[in-house]
Amino acid sequence: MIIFSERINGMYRDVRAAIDEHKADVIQQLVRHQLEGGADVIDINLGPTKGDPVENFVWLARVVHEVTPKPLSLDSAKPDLLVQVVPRVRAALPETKLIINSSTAAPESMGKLVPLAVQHGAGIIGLTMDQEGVPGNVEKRVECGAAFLMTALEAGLQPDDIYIDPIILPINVAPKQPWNVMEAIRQLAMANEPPPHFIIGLSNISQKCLMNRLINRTYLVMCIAAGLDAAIMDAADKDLVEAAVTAEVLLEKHLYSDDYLRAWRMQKGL
Ligand code: THG
Repeated sequence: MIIFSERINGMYRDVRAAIDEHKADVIQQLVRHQLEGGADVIDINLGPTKGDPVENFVWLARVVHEVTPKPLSLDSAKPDLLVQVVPRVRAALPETKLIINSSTAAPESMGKLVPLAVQHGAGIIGLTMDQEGVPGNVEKRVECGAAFLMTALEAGLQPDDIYIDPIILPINVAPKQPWNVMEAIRQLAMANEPPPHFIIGLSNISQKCLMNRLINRTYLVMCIAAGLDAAIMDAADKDLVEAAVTAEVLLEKHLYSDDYLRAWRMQKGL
């Protein structure tokens, strides 16, 4: 499981205030906590913060990099912002692996962001949606995922640098989507050899739901069974991480032993 930390997101009030007031220590403490939980990649998203978004993004990337050399996922729904940010972060942190989060399968979005990933040796997340929005069915998700994958491979990206995201929406507003997302992962994983990575922004599913941690944990396990191998999630949620590792042991992605959780932690150097 490739764990992308969701926590450095301006959607969280503490992070938003820390970005607005340039309080590096608040961010760095959160990052340490995510790393201790097993985060492999730190996703950074400004959310509704004030100020110059390009400067804020570069500041945030530097602040995170001061505590870890791990890859950074640069998260924005605005392609034009990513086009400005990626070269700046690349110049500031030349050794750091970058992942562009995200492109859609709309030609305009892919046309800007896929060449940007190639140029900067970055990975890229492709959402299975196009200019018409998030599909309501499996077929259109698979079609968008396949179109993104083909474009990325033809541009020269390796499957290991490509992440397909079928976009999970809140269960309380889109109750049919959890199954559709799993089925899209299953079909796309089956049709492509070697497969790309499959990722979701897990906490979307339980936004404003009462049992959010239980919903996240249960759905993550279901998606792993369908072929998910990466998630943007709260790495500090121990129950969540342990459920994911257990699901992977049951699918023989890790060897079983009576002490498999400890073995997993040791292997990650935790
Ligand atoms: N796909 C990709 N990137 C993404 C998403 C995705 N990036 C953003 C988002 N979705 C994933 N990250 C989050 C981070 C937080 C929450 C959801 C998704 C979240 N937070 C709680 C809430 O809003 O209820 C708590 C907020 C708070 O405590 O203030 O839900 O899908 N590629």
